Amino acid sequence: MIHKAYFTLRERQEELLQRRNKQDQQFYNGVYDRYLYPVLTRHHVPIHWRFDLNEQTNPFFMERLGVNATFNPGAIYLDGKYYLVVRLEGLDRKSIFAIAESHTGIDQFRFVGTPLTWDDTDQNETNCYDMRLVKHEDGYIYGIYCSESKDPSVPESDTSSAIAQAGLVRTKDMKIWERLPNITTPSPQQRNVVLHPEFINGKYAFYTRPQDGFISTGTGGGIAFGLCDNIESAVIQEEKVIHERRYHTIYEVKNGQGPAPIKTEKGWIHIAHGVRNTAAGLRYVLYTLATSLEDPTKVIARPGGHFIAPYDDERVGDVSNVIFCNGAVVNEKNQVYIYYASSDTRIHVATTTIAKLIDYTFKTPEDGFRSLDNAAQRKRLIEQNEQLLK
Ligand code: M1P
Repeated sequence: MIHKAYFTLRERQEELLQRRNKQDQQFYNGVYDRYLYPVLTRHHVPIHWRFDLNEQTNPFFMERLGVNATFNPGAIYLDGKYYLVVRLEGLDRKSIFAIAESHTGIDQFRFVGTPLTWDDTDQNETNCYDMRLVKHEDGYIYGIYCSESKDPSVPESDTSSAIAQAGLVRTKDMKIWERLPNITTPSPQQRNVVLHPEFINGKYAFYTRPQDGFISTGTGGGIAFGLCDNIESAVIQEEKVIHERRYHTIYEVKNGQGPAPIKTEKGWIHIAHGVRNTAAGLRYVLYTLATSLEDPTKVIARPGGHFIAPYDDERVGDVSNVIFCNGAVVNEKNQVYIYYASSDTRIHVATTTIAKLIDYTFKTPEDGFRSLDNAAQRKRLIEQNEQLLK
């Protein structure tokens, strides 16, 4: 017998799943729209993924496998549907991947199927998260994720040190996933590795983020680019930093490629995250840049400042003051849906268009990197406007 509490909870959850989202009318920057409700939270996770419904084995109807957070989703738009591969974090701190889908892209996302599994080819892999989904021109949909294991080189008493590597899976139907070997790079650790959707000089191309430590990038200088011949045994021999971190910027401490770059007539537009330190800890924001269609290692536009930063309630969560994005899609109307997570807790969408994204990325003034230069930049804007206002 199914416990009767299940039906009450399911009815309540159904209201949440059917709720329509609304644009936040209080917010305006001309660049993108924000929405009132997150598109996914832990409350969206099906009841039968968390509770044992059997009255006999669960007489008190206790949550047996609770969910702590849903965040950092990879995203893909296929046959008119918006899919998110969500980082679903259990109460046990393990992140697993689960698919949620929606017809609108801004609301009514539902988890479907069961959490993703594939051949267990790496016994040391302890945690998996932050998948970037890419439909490559070779015909496969690839997922690159952070594959985390305990650092074997530290004394046994150190139960925290970890190694991050780039795990790789692929699918054709979002149902059956094939695990390929981890991507090898010259760097001791890797996170935020992303596949470029097209071949470059006949090779697979990747964005990497070389890092010496698990948290600190150390000598790893920023977002890098590298090529490999064979994705079934991917070895990137050389990583070339294409967007370096820099003193007194929003990406001073570290940065990382977000989703795969979006192809536009003006160039590849990248959504990346930048990290700086504050008295309250690290602050993660998003920024954009563009690379050349002819040479994807060449940065051709660097709008100054952040693109999306923690806003109102988004500031607070398990890891506060964090906005992270590893999923964005473009539909047939050239609308861009940017899926971002706030404070490692829940998932939101911001919507814009290709035309606006190009305008923002190519026409926003660059950071002058010094206060007096930036003051002069703002003074010029004010003076031009004052002429118009006369
Ligand atoms: O906690 C904020 C983010 O920290 C990491 O990002 P990065 O590798 O750039 O430091 C990731 O663990 C990410 O999942 C997390 O959201």
